Amino acid sequence: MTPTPSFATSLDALSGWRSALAQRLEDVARFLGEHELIDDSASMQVGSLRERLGNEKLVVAFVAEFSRGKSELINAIFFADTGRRILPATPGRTTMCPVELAWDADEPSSLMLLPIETRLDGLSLTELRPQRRAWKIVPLQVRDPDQLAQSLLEVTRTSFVTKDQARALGFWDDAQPEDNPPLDDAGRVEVPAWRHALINYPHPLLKQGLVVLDTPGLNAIGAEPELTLSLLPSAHATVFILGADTGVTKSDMAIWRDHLGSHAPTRFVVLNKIDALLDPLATREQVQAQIAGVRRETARTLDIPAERVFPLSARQALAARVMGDHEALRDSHLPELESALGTQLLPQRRQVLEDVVLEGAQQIETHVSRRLGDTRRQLAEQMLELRGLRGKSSSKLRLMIERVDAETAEFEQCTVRLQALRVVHSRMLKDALVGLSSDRLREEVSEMQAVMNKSLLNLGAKKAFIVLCTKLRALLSGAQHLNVEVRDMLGASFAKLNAEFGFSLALTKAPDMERYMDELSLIERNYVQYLGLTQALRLSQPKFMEQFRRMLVSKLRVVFENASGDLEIWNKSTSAQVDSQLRERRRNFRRRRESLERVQTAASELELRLGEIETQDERLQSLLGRTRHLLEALREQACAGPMPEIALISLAPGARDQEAAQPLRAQA
Ligand SMILES: Nc1nc2c(ncn2[C@@H]2O[C@H](COP(=O)(O)OP(=O)(O)OP(=O)(O)O)[C@@H](O)[C@H]2O)c(=O)[nH]1
Ligand SMILES: [Mg+2]
Repeated sequence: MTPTPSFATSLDALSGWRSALAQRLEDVARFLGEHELIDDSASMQVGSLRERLGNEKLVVAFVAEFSRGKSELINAIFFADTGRRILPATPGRTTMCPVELAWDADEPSSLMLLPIETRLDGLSLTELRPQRRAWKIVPLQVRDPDQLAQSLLEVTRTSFVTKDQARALGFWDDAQPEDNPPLDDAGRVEVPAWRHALINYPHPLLKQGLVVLDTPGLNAIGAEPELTLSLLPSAHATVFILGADTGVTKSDMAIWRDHLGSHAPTRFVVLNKIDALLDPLATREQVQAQIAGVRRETARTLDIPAERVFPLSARQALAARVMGDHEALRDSHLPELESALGTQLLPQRRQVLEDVVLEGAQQIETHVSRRLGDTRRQLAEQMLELRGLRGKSSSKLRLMIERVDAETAEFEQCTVRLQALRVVHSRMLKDALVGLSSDRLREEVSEMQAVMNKSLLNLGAKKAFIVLCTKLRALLSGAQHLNVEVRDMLGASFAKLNAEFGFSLALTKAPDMERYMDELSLIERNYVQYLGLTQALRLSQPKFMEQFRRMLVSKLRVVFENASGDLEIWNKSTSAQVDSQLRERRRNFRRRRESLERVQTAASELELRLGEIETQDERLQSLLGRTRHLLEALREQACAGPMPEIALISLAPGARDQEAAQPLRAQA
């Protein structure tokens, strides 16, 4: 057995905490469901919270020029327990396509390979993911490490094509001859056989939602726009790897600048292969000083603090873990990187989830207390009315029934008003949503494409794209503006309905489109950067342009769909509130009338009915108390976080980033 790596321990803690949270949420949901305390829109909210907790992923991407040791590092961190090297790691170009490691329990263990020719169809990776027929699927024997390693050799496969084919596939560029791949004797070009590989593997960390992305070197990264535009920017952390023996080379710098720009997610820099600096003629101290020197120099070149640079030896770490040699593992310095990954990444994820859960709990509580509060208020009114009947004659009761009938009739007049409100509301909502429709989005993107097609230079493409983003931002802000009008209209109508018909309608916080504008800005930044790269010249090829457009549309569609989904849910839940109060009020009138009729037939019924109402009220009170109690348990769990394990790591000897661990311990 190898000692448990600290990254694993903290990820374990995070996922344990997540499932504890999911359990608490389940308790809440079951209770609310059993006692019919939530309506459809609120239960949709609970559902999306549940999904969020269940499917939360943590994506870590390993990025570097070829042969820096990405695959070896992944082997050392994740696969040492198999007792061998699992991902192929050899001198020279090895991994030829991006490789994604994850676990989906609904699928068998397998290696899925997307043929490189799919690039010619212009379909984006996102579109191809669910199309199983597009992929070659190789079942994996996870219990047999040798067979497993043998199967994974596929990711190194290449094939030879003509220069024209290579050009069409995006691997040949006459303008950048130095970047072109080698030719064989027959003048053919060597290109990767696969465009993307997905490994579905039941590793304990992957089971907990970790997704690892191994990438090929510089030119291959540039050849797949989706990697630059989508996969890398959406990773939660990137590990950038350099060779301690080579330092920062020109092509390392190009990757750093183009793909890991300053806005990239949490970045870790690894100075790999420190074992290569060992020198039989130098003392241990001299070698240490040399490593420290390269580390400082690297930090200076990349303009980051030296603490963010981790000198280590992936090869030594893998060997040490396979042999169970603790001392050698320590000497490899891999544990420092793992510890930093654990102490810096997981608290961020934890914070995001905590916020989501706390906000969700608040919404549920508001919803339930309002619902129960309304019913209790009506019960109290009924109670008051019934108490007033004590000792009243039967003719007086008759009068009261008539009064209830009159009140009911008066109340029913609200239906005309509600009908009008519904018409106005749905028209306004439609107006607010029209700017966010997928048709509108496609129109705008096509317009941009038309402009791009006309301009051959990147400059024009970039400009057209920026114009598009400005227009889209205006659409979001237009929707925001219209929704504020909807809110004001509803606010005014609710106030009137409350005053005239005894409703207790209240507006909840309307969704803010600001969030989506931020998401749009992030996409804009990534794409603008991409359009500035030399690789973007490939856009002059129609297939690439098509792929670029599709990718962009699918990214933007997510933003627009979420934005309009948010608006719709809010508006729906607002209308649902009106409907449920209307139902409740009607039921209340019916109950009042029934009680009066019962009391009229037998005086003893009065006390009985009063008793019933009291019991009913007590029951509601207890339901509210129990809901609050369950929500409190959810909140406590959220605020407690995956504490003990993470705190342990930060205290462990060698834990590098004490600072990052501080806020965690403070919360303990
Ligand atoms: N001496 C030494 N060699 C290493 C170390 N890590 C990796 N290597 C070797 O460097 C070579 C390249 O390693 P890979 O893991 O294949 O590198 P990569 O970054 O995945 O390269 P590509 O897949 O081509 O992009 C292999 O021969 C490894 O055995 C290390 O820490 N020390
Ligand atoms: Mg590799």
